[in-house]
Amino acid sequence: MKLNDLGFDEWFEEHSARFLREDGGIARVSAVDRGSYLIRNEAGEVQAELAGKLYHQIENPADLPCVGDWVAAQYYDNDASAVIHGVFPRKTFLRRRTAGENVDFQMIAANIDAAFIIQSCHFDFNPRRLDRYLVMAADGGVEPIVMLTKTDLITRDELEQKLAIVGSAAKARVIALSSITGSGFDELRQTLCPGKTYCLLGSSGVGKTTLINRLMGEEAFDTKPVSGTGEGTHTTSRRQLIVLDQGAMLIDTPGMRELGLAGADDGIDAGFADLAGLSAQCRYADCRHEHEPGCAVRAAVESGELSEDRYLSYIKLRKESDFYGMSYLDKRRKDRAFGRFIKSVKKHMKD
Ligand SMILES: Nc1nc2c(ncn2[C@@H]2O[C@H](COP(=O)(O)OP(=O)(O)OP(=O)(O)O)[C@@H](O)[C@H]2O)c(=O)[nH]1
Ligand SMILES: [Mg+2]
Ligand SMILES: [Zn+2]
Repeated sequence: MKLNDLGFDEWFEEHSARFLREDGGIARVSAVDRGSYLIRNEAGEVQAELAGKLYHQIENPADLPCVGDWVAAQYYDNDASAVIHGVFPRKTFLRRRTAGENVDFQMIAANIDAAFIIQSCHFDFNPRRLDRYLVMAADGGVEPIVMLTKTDLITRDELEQKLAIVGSAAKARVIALSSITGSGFDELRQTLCPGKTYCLLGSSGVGKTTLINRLMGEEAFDTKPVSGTGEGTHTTSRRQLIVLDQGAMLIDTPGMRELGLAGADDGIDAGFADLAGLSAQCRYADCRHEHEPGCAVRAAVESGELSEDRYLSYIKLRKESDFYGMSYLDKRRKDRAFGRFIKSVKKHMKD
């Protein structure tokens, strides 16, 4: 197998020079499991660790190698183990926001040609969530392909209705399929190009791993039944890149509990108990602590009881939370408005 078969091209070649050492090689991260890595090169897969120097240089967790990344590696023990000492720039990526006082990103996968945004026709179907995944793909420059699974569990009419909803919500290709009957798999196979990388995204239980097993023609990876209401049991626990016989690469991912911070307001409030106490004294029960009259939170900032930094970081986090619940256009609009808001608050606080 050549590196090109794994997706390596001139773009990465141009960007790799400064990472390479004479005695090192190039490999692609094929699995990540809590700080330990599998990397894939011309010869096969090798267990790898991060070089201490690289680890210390990395300031942001999102810069750590993730599945799909191209890395510079040095081999030891007759090529049985490796150390990663550089991560090449990413051509495309999939990432999501993580909760925490310092809002940050968690990488899902890098250098992805297309994302399969997967929802099950049965229980899981949710246009709003679909929209958030579309935002995620657009954000990282990845082509989205919507996939509706488990078509065997609904009627033709129900499927037509769902396809119409997806068609009006997304300008993406849509593939409907069943891993039980195999319907839709011809179309899926035609979509998969050798040397290209596809990442499977979606809630637990929608059938991501089942679909991969069916494409491989064997029960290569674990799958588990869903509950009576369609909830999955979080069967897949790590992200990993699989190379199909026909040459396309698939990245299986653990089902996501939630996207970004949407719905995470409870978590935010728990991290800002002092603010929650103050907000009980605001004039309006639904006070957003921005421009509302009689706001106890802003009064506390003005009197110095609550630090301005803490206030701004709360507002920022909550905005980010709301942010991911919005459509792409709303998001762009709000982004600009929010920048202006922060500026006006800072100015106001100074004078
Ligand atoms: N009826 C039907 N069941 C399916 C289909 N695809 C998958 N399933 C079932 O759905 C359940 C969950 O499938 P998985 O492949 O484990 O789901 P997953 O998306 O990988 O879930 P996580 O690994 O938890 O993220 C299993 O019991 C599968 O047999 C399908 O097309 N039709
Ligand atoms: Mg799975
Ligand atoms: Zn208030």
